[in-house]
Amino acid sequence: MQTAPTDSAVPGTEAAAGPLAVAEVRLTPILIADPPLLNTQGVHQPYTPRLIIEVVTADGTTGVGETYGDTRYLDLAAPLAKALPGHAVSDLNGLFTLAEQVCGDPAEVSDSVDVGGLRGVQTADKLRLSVISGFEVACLDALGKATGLPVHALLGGKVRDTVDYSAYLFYRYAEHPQGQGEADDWGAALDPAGVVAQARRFADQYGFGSFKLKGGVFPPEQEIEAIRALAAAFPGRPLRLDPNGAWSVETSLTVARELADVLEYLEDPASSTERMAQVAAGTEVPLATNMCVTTVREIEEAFRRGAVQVVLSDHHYWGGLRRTQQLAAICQAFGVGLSMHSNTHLGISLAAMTHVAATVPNLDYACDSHYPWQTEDVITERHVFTGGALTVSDRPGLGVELDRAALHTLHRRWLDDDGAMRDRDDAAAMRKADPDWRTPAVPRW
Ligand code: GKR
Ligand code: MG
Repeated sequence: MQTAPTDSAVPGTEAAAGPLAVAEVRLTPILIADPPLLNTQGVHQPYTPRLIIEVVTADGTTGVGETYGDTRYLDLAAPLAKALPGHAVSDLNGLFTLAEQVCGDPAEVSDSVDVGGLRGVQTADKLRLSVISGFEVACLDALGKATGLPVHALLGGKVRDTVDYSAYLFYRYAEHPQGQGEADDWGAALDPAGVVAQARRFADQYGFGSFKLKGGVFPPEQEIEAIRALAAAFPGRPLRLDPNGAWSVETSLTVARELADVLEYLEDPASSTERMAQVAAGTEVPLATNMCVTTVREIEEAFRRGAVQVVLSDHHYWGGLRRTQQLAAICQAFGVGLSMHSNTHLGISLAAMTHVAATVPNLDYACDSHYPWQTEDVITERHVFTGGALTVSDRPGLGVELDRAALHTLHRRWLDDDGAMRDRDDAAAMRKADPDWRTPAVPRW
């Protein structure tokens, strides 16, 4: 999917000559192995799509970025990649203007896609921002490499040397339905004992001090039991439970009451700002979200109504690292806490998450990351968690190097796929185990 350089300058963006001008953009869609992790919609596919973006400047510097790789993201990335050559990697405002020109005006495209999901309502605007974020990260990486500065320095400088992450626990099968995909040795986790065993391994292997359980899988009383078992096994450690909006207001309040003494926060117990506001009115447990506040336009109502006390930022769908900093400033102004969301991702995104996290003074909570579940990567040196944290790299750019052989292998898997896995569909994956499975309506309980 390599794109050719083009001469076409778009009004409102600075066509730049010189060493920092983009000479070439390469888009490489890949499929990465993913374990059979359960959520309220189904189970993760054996392989999930990601898109790797390479931006090459006139002086031969290459910057890398990563974002979602489903077809609808690739469809937006292709015209942006074609239009970018000739523009400076330092012109990040111009990147957004360019994206508006080539991917459609947000006023026209907003809300044209509304399929719901684990990341909140999906709008075309959010989709486009998720694509731009991968380009923004690649430009920042190139700029950092060209100037000898780490990305955190380009963002204003780090305020911490390490970034804390939380263990991301999932109910899971031992293997994928029908034996597809890559095997691992984690075994099943389908009850409190399984969840505690998984947490123990996360704590021993990576040093994580806080734990988040992906809920919405089993009836709430079973998930309450699992959190209670974690609290008993790890006394005093911060615990989070996230059913991705699967519960009614009443159920959410019951869970909040039962777990009030052990939860750091309850994440998206109910599925809309309206329901979250009702839950928040009835509990002292802080409510966090990566579903009802996912775009700027959702902030005002949620904050005014006190629907959420913690927003989980995500540079992918907020539109990049600088917009994540802007979100942080808004949260700070309104006294709302900030944490960080994660979806299945590789080391390029983890590097980007860590750089921006290092620059945000009010990042009050350990960040989520799926990374320990990913056994494959496209960077030469995997990130290593020590004491549950990552050290912020001071190397130029993101501080990671692309592993071309690995990229080629994962791209080959994407090419060889018959299309079945090129779009993540947890409900379809679940139908391999249960042919009658349908995405549950919310509230599920
Ligand atoms: O990967 O199953 C998953 C998660 O449920 C993910 O899709 C969510 O977006 O991790 C996310 C969350 O915190 O809601
Ligand atoms: Mg969540």
